[in-house]
Amino acid sequence: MAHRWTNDLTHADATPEAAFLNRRHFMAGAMGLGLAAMARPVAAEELELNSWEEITNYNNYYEFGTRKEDPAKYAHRLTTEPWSVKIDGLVERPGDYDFKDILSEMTIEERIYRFRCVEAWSMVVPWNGFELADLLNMAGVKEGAKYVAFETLYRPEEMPGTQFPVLQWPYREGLRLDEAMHPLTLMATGIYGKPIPNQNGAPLRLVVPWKYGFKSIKSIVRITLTDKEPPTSWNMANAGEYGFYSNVNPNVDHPRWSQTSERRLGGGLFAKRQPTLMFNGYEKEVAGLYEGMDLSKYY
Ligand SMILES: Nc1nc2c(c(=O)[nH]1)N[C@H]1C(S)=C(S)[C@@H](COP(=O)(O)O)O[C@H]1N2
Ligand SMILES: [Mo]
Repeated sequence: MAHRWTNDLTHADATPEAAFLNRRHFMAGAMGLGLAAMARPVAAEELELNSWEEITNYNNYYEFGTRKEDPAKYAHRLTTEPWSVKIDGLVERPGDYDFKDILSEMTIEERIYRFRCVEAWSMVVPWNGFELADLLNMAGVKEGAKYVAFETLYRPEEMPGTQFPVLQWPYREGLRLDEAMHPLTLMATGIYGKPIPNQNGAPLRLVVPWKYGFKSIKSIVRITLTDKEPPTSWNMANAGEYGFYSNVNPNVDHPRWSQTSERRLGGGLFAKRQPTLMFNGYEKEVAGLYEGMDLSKYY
């Protein structure tokens, strides 16, 4: 990747949460500038980080149950070592890549992103990770590849939620290749400078900050480059409610609720809801990917 985000913190800084929080205003500013490397003037924005407690105790990870508290309760059963990721399909160097070998090749950065669930709650998370583009380039994307398909581990003996047919397991997600190669698209390996907890998708999960949270698939074991739009778990479960694109869009309501506003975690039950932003606030960076597309049709 020629392009690198300017960023104050790296994994080497790995700070305790308190020290990290002291720097949050600077960080929020740095991320607000976002594409500063491209010299684009963007007003710095105050982003209040959610706490480690909030981020790791209110989760969606249906392989461990459908209640928000289930993943924190049961995900410790997940064995994340050893871990390998199969990269196959339209790539020059297909294979089973050991997670440790992947890490040794990647540059870990800090990225503070808004995270918006389709259920209309949201949070701000300081992720650590590397750009998905770097991983795909390591495997070598072949001409003709147009999409990237992802799969979560399916291991029923460690995943009590998989006995219920809420979704078709393994959990599956997908991106268009240009979305996957976008510099905002992150493979997260940490939060607050610590290894990512199991309930948040250890050891390696996708983060696509301009899309609804369910696109950000956890505990990835397979990445396949294809020429066809891949099937995705939520779309298979209910195509009328969950499309392939699932870009955060306050102008396109979910069939059963409004998407115009959201509840920020940590604000308390009666906190004022805040407006949901187009592409979750990343419009400048990603709107170009969807030029000419009817976003109410490609929801
Ligand atoms: N494998 C898998 N990945 C998943 C999910 C899941 O149930 N299984 N839930 C998704 C949904 S709906 C959301 S909102 C986010 C939640 O991420 P978090 O628990 O880290 O906040 O994970 C996404 N990734
Ligand atoms: Mo979600």
